[in-house]
Formats: sequence, C-alpha cells, structure tokens
Amino acid sequence: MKAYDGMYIGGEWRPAAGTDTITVVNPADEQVIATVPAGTAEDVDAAVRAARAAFPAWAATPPAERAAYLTALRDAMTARQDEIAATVTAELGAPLALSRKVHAGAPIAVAGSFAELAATYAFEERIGNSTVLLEPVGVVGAITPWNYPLHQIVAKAGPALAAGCTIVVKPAEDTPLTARLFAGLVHEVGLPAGVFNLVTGLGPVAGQALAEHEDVDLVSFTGSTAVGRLIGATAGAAVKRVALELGGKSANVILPSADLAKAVSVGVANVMTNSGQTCSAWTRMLVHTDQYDEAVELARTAAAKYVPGDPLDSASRLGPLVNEKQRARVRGYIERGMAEGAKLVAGGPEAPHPTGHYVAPTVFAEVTPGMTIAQEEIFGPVLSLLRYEDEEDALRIANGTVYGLAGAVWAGEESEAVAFARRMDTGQVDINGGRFNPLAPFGGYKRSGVGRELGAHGLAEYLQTKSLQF
Ligand code: TXE
Repeated sequence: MKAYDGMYIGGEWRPAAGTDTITVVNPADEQVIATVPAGTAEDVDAAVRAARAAFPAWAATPPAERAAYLTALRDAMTARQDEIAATVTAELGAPLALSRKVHAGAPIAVAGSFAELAATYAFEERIGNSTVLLEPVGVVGAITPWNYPLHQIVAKAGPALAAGCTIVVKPAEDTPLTARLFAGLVHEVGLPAGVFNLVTGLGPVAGQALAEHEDVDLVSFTGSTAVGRLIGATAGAAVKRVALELGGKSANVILPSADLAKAVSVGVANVMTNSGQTCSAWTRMLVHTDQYDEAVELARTAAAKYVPGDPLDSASRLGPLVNEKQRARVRGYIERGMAEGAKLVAGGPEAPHPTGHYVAPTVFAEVTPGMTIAQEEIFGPVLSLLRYEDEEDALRIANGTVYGLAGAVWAGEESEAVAFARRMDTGQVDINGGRFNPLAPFGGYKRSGVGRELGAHGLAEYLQTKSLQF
C-alpha cells in the first residue's frame, strides 16, 4: 500500500488543500494498493489558475514546437510501456497483455497522431476575401472515466496540446495511478508549467467543481449518460463549449453473405475485451434467422475461451470488472435478461470466483429488440444475439436504440457491407472486422454524445474560428 501525495499543478506536485483521500483497490484480489488525495474545489481552482496563466504563452508557441512536445510524450510512454501496463492492470484489472497492447499502445498511437496533426494542420486558411484563423479555445477541463484510463486522458490532452489549449484533468476515482504516471511523464518531457494539470478527486466534488468553474472554456467529458446530462446542462447554462462521449449499444450486423464463423468469433472477442467495459463494444449481434442457431452455437463456443482469471496470469483472457458497483450492476442486467425471457446460453449472474469482481462471459439468445438488455448499456462481458428476417429488419433493429456510437457490418463483399453501414445511425462502423485508426473521428450520433474525439475532427473541437475580411 502506498500513500501518494499531491496534485500536479503548475508544473509541480503541490500538497492538496484538504486531507481526504481516495482508496485505490485492485479489482482482482480486492486488496487496497494505494491512496491518493481527494481534491476539492480549492485544488481545482488552483489548477485552473495555473492553466490560465500558462495559456497565452502556450497558445503562441509555434505548432511545430507543440508537436515536438507531443512526440516526446509519445516516446516517454513508449519507453514506459511496461510500467503503464502494470499500473493499468493493478487498478483496472485488465489482463496484462491487453494493458500493454491496447491500454498503453493506443495512447502511444494517439499522441503520435496529434504530434503529426499539430505539425501539419492548417491553423489558418483563406476563404474568398477572408482569412480564417483557427485559434485555441482556452482552458480545457477534462473529466475522464476508468475504462481506458490512459487513452481517455490522452484522447483529450493530445488535441488540447496540439491546438494550443491548456488543460486540467480530473481522472476517475478508480484509476488515478495511471493518471499520476502520465503526469510524471509530462513533467519528465519538460512541458511548460501549467500547460497540463492533474487533480485527483471524487466526481461530485472535484469533477463538478471543474465542470462549473467559470474560467474553464471547454469541458470535455467521457462517462455515463447521467453525469453527461448534468455536465451538458451546466455548460449550457454558462454558455461554454462542451464535448460529451457517453454510452453505446452498438450493433454487429452479420449479413447472410458473411463468413459467419469469423464474424461471430471476432464479435465475441470484441464484447469480451476489457471485460466488456468499452463504450463502443458490439453488444448486440444481429444474425439472419436462417443462420441464427448456428451463430448461437458458435458464440457459445467462442465465449468459453474467455475464462475469467488473474490478470497477471498470461493465460487469462478475461479480468474482473473495475469495482463491486459495476459488478452488481452487470449482474443485475443479467438477471433482468433472464426475467424478461432471453435464453441464457453461457455464463450467468453467479460469481465465477469468490474474490475479485469477476463476471462470467455471458451470452444471451432469443433477445428481442425491446428487452432491457437490448436497449441499455450493460458495460460487462455480456453479448445478446438478436434475430432478423431481412435487411430492412436488420437496419430497423440496428438503429432502434437511443445510442449511436459504433457498430460493425460483415458481408461477403466489402461493398455490400459499406452500403449497409451508410444507412446506420452511428458514428463509427467497422467493415468486416476493421482496424483501429487513431486519425479517424470517434463519437456518437443520437444520445451517445456531442462532438468528436481523435484526428483532425477531434482537434477541431479544441479550436475556435476568427475571420478577418480583407
Ligand atoms: O461513470 P461516471 P461510472 C457508463 C457505463 C457504466 C456507467 C457508470 O455504462 O456502467 O457509465 O460508470 C466523474 N460532476 N460509462 O459511475 O460516474 C467521475 O468521477 C462531474 C461509459 O464510473 O459518469 C469520473 O471521472 N464529474 C463510459 C467520470 O465522471 C463527475 C465510461 C465518469 O464517471 C460527476 C465510463 C459529477 N457530478 C462509464 N459524477 C464511456 N462512455 O466510455 C461523476 N463524475
């Protein structure tokens, strides 16, 4: 157990204003691994002041120099990839190989992509008789969740720094250690004091103080729809910019011409990865009625490979959920699915281990579009298979939730899948598997959110325009 001190504010680790702490628990064995300070409105105010003071000079720093800092950050994360992975595994419970490849690997790619964008983006353009300047919005307040602890921070800090904004990050209570590690790297690469600040703390205290702070120009939030609504309302009342990345209930549409075995096995892997704690997870698998029974069998077999176990054991493919609250929530959804008449074909609500917040890989068949498990975000290793009669039916089901974050389409010919994807009400669709592209915009249609992250579209969220007519 280690008791960490301080908040990273104005380029140094400063003592917290209060004495309260947050306890960090390893979800695999439920042991306390650390405490960090629980920041207050006073800490948030100090961090916002530091960010404000640093803003003019950082905004005036040539983009190529800002790019060089981002490259240095990418290199520092690459050099510390194993330490990042171990930290994420300790506080989130993700299997170590996943932590290394995705939890550390994705932010490395994202930092690199924003370095490239900072160096090449047209921060000034001539349109007719106007010169349009794209200027940084100012001080950013970033509130991040625990599901991808480092990626969520870099997906906000990357574009903020590339744009010339300064930033205050309030990371999730469950995963502050990864955030502190990142702040250490920011210090190591010598980013000017106040450009990046970190305040650990509780959502309704430090998070709310940051969202409400009058000197924050843009609030960028990723998390639950309930908190997103609050933050959106606060930002709206203050007439300030806001970006919200909320939940999802993405459809994985397997058209009859697809390679069914591949589509099902990749689809199951997509849902089980990170124990289902992924907002873009393809949690609804849509299969043609003629292939449905075969798909259910394939899904059952594929899910059996995700044996829950110690994330430090290289044989484990499914770690625990982040905390007891999430496990209770997921088990509640599984019970609800059973009560509403879905057919449990794998897993279930029973805990597979006496300690650790584990949930068995769970597959439901005979799920109908109106069931709770087909409409609400579960955020656990739970897959629902739905049946469709024809393509129009599949489209209706795919588009039939309040969410629209991601999705997948599989078909024999790519063009057939692309034609279907064009009709989906969602922000991102993977065709026949897809591949992570850090330059592609990520974000939601409908109630999945407001704004985009990643790539040039993500960068644009952190910029405001000024036009000069001459
Ligand atoms: O989220 P919260 P929770 C979904 C997912 C999950 C559910 C609940 O369905 O099961 O949300 O997760 C901060 N003012 N997602 O309870 O509370 C909080 O400290 C300001 C989807 O963990 O929204 C943390 O930093 N901030 C998702 C962040 O908000 C507040 C990722 C997210 O926590 C606050 C995570 C307040 N009043 C959960 N209350 C995704 N889209 O990827 C909390 N916070």
